[in-house]
Amino acid sequence: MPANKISTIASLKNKKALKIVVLTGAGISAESGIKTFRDNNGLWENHSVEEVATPEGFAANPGLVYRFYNERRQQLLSPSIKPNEAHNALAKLEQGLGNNVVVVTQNVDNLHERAGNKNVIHMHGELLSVKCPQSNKSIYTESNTDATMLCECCKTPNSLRPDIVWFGEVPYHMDRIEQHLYQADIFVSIGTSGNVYPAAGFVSFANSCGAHTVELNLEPSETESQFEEKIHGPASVIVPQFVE
Ligand code: BJW
Repeated sequence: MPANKISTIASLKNKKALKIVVLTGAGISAESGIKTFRDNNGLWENHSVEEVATPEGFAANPGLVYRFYNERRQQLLSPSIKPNEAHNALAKLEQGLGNNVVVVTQNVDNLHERAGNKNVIHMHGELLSVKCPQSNKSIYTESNTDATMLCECCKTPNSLRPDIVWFGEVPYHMDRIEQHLYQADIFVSIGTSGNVYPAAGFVSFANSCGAHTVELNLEPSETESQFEEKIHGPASVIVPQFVE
């Protein structure tokens, strides 16, 4: 393996069929002003995970869960929240390599799309979307939501829920993600703690499929030892260095 890891991707980029799968987590959006999950003693804005990010929590106190997501949706829409240099670098990478770059994000924000990435898979859902539990359709919204909202798609008085994959639920697009990982030449994981499955298992799958695996994170993650290369530092610095 070359000593200068940063030049590795640059040289591989010249290969015609290079396929790069990028997994992102909360760390890539931290410098845009969106808090990560586990930097706060397991509390999200003073709410426990069980209260706000499980189907049981939603059933027990839907009002709290709607409020929690309404606040986060409004935060995402505020003018101060913008893509940072790490998002921009990934957008540039896709501009250069087209569909050979896919971003699989655990994040529910839209900062990859706002930076310019088109090939983005949201495996944990999206803040700017609600879901009809009956038809499973996702509906874009920038508005606050609550239990009185009627479902437009199936025209029944069915309360729409946040379009978020909570603990105990199956993440979205797993078949597509597995296909991409199977074909990957390089798997890059950015800004994720490696605490939450199935995403935490992607490095092991990518390794077994023969991909070159790289971790870019502020600090060593839980799965750090499984990566062939690791570069630690703030995403806004190390991601542009790595991909450009
Ligand atoms: C920086 C930085 C900077 C900071 N620059 N870096 C026991 C064993 C194994 C699994 C399980 C188990 N018990 C239960 C499970 C399953 C469970 C799970 O994994 N639990 C663990 C806690 C153990 N998983 C599930 O339930 C999932 N579903 C599932 O497994 O279904 C079964 C199935 C799967 C596949 C096929 C068929 C069936 C669903 C998981 C849903 C996760 N949802 C959440 C909540 C979304 C709600 C919301 O946003 O409101 O998604 S949890 C939360 O964690 C969120 C995130 O996407 C996810 C990952 O967090 P992430 O992104 O890694 O953030 P952090 O905060 O943890 O880390 C940030 C990192 O950035 C840190 O390392 C920092 O150092 C770094 N950083 N600043 C670079 N500037």
